Amino acid sequence: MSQVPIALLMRLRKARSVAVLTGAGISAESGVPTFRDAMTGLWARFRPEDLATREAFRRNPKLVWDWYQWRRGLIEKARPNAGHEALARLEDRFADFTLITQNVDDLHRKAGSRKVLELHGNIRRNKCFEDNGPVDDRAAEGEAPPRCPRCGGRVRPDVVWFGEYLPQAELAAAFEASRRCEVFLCVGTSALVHPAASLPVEALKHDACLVEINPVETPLSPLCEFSLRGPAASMLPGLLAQT
Ligand code: BJW
Repeated sequence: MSQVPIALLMRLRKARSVAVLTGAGISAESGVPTFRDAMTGLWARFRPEDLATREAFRRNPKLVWDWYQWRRGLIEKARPNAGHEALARLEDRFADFTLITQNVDDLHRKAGSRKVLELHGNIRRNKCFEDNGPVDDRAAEGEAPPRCPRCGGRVRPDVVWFGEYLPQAELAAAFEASRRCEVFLCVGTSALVHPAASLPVEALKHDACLVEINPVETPLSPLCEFSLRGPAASMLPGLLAQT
């Protein structure tokens, strides 16, 4: 089991309020490629930044839809790993625990986390590109991408693309949790995409202890009081067992 610094364990044992921000790295060991590693095989000649935008969808809806269908196939087969499970169990250890995720794969909920703020939507759901209303699964069959049963607009995944606003209630709740927590844990995120990447900085401004779990350095590393270098699926169970 990974050794967790004693000073970090003491901070956690004393903490009443904890916030966690997760990114694609936590699902890597469930077989879901990280956002920036997702471009393999057929998709190797594209950059994710060129597919996850409204402009890309307008230009070539079938290409973007097919990319999401391919990723949906991977995500459907994926199961939560020990990292997701450890976070679900940590929820019961603190009076105030907020799990904020940038992931669209639903694995936190499948692991048993009850309160999850999804900042970038959920790939399971669809919505209409034109009227923005939800479109259920049955409608999303046939033509690729399918048409909205209300207005005939194209159906798209209900995720947040570059240049789009994040869901305002979730984002506000995430900022509030970042301001009131005593420990802020960043797990498996490159911390490059805003506004999610501003949350740990907000926590730091409000005197939280910043902790990172990532096998490699990120732009957040210099700000962190503790950096646990390793995969989430082994570091998080270690943290749970010793807290
Ligand atoms: C492991 C591991 C293991 C590997 N264990 N770890 C301020 C400054 C500059 C730019 C901006 C700014 N504010 C806004 C912007 C613009 C833009 C932005 O941030 N651009 C940057 C690229 C510079 N942001 C936006 O456009 C956002 N909207 C917005 O700001 O609206 C307001 C607005 C509107 C109109 C005009 C202007 C402003 C929207 C951002 C939406 C992001 N959406 C995506 C796609 C979601 C759908 C999909 O999945 O297809 O979300 S992009 C992509 O990045 C995805 C992810 O959630 C997100 C974050 O990536 P993440 O999770 O960090 O993954 P990776 O792959 O980058 O990193 C994985 C990490 O895991 C690595 O560090 C590995 O080392 C690690 N790892 N194995 C632990 N086993």
